[in-house]
Amino acid sequence: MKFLILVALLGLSLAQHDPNTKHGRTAIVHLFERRWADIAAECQRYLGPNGFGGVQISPLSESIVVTNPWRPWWQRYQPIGYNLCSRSGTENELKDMITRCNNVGVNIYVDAVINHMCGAGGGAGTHSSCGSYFNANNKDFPTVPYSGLDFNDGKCKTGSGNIENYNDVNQVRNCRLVGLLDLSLEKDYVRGKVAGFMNKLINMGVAGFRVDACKHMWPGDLSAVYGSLNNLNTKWFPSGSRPFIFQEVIDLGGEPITSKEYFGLGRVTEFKYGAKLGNVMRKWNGEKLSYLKNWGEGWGMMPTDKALVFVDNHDNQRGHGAGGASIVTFWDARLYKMAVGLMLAHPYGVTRVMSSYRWDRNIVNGQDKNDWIGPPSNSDGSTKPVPINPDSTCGNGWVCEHRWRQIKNMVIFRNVVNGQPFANWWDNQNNQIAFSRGSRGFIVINNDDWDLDVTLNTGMPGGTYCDVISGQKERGRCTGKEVQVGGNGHASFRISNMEEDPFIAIHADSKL
Ligand code: QV4
Ligand code: CA
Repeated sequence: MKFLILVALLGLSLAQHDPNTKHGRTAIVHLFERRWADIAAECQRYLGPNGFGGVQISPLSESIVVTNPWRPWWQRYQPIGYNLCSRSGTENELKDMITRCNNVGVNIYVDAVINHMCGAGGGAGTHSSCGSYFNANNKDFPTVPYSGLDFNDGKCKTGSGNIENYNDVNQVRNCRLVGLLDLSLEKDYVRGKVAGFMNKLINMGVAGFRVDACKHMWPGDLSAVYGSLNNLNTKWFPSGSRPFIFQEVIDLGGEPITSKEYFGLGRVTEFKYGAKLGNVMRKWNGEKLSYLKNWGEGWGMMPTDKALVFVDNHDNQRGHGAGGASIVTFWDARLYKMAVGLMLAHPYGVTRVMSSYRWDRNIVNGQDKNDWIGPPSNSDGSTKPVPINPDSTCGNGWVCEHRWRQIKNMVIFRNVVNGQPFANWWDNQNNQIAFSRGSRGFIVINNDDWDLDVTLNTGMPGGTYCDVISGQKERGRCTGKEVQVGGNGHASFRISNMEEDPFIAIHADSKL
């Protein structure tokens, strides 16, 4: 009996590590700050047809509306209740998006902000995204409802009431993160309200959650919340499917709270991945691509079946959160394409691609004074739509990294090589590397300041393949470089260090 209970518990928790993607799809895209209507359209016209597994959306619960600074992106991380209107759209638009994305096999993952409500300095009134009244001064959030009893203040022992020292576990979890009113998730009442909010979304058809600020919540409290979540909606998912849970914990080492404490509950964001990969791509601290031979656990990262990985995220692309200067973003497009290409080719972790908007950076002493700027918007603060240009790029200031040919084609590469082992590694002991994924795909990267010119064993069946970085296979023809693989699997590669994209990737479906 005890054994059976153990198995049941284990099965339950392990299931929450599965992204529930369909048709062997392997990558998620974070469509940061987009409107629900634009995401729905993107699922149908682009993400579904190009094999994206799912979308992480921005926080959707009713939040404070901040006007100083003018409508920053981070206002959505300050909920005042669980009504579902936000800058991205109404509850009906949200429902419509979930349905339309699910119908083309693209999952929706919600960014759930459950550690806190708005900042203690959020004031009182109806300056919230659905127009509901709240009062941060006396912790009154009537639409939930939460009152002063539902917050942690009594348990926090710092003078300011804020987290002052990350070496003190009690502070980190019971005090206010940057002044945000900290919910008392040990209370059944609060757990019930949070689970109710998440279950409503599960019933609408979402496939899982990015859980915000998990370092600031006790694993036991999270376990209770996750344990009361419904199975996924059987209209789109096999019966008994558990919501995918990936937890935001920034663990770069050196703090008492570690990612490990959360492994049993779901996946965890691996922040070392982007920070270390950034150093390698930039060749800082003597790092080289050739050192990536044992990339993943070998680099002190968490086990692959627990990791959610990414090159940059909405915080560290603008200096928030952690990771620091090494993080590579769309601002360094050439390095970024290589870094994302490498991530998507490598078997480690569940991968998330970032999709951003441009803003006017104003970097003073290494700090971006404009790190708060919200999405492209009209003068009334409403978010601008995402128009698609004839060349398939996005307009109105949306970067749409996920539509860059090199990145989109590597998302497809990852699907094609899914489940294949990391093999046929080669390096020049510097910044030229290559590896295959079994016999289904091969990638060669030149990040040295000189040409790459070498014959390699690709592990692939003989034939002519189309490089999906310089072009792609279209109507049976290749718009980019062609790679001849001999009957013995060998092929010769030449990549000038001056090329726009100094890497080549071929896979089973790019064979001509
Ligand atoms: C201000 C003062 C405080 C004061 C407070 C009083 O700075 O000293 O106590 O007023 O009310 C914003 C402002 C911040 C402001 C705060 C409260 O930047 O100055 O405090 O609001 O009004 C995002 C932004 C934050 C933003 C927050 C809420 O990054 O700047 O704070 O949203 O709007 C740690 C955590 C990790 C976290 C990361 C950023 O361990 O969990 O920091 N990452 C997640 C999200 C992130 C989000 C939050 C957590 C909070 O990815 O985007 O923060 O939900 O590493
Ligand atoms: Ca907390």
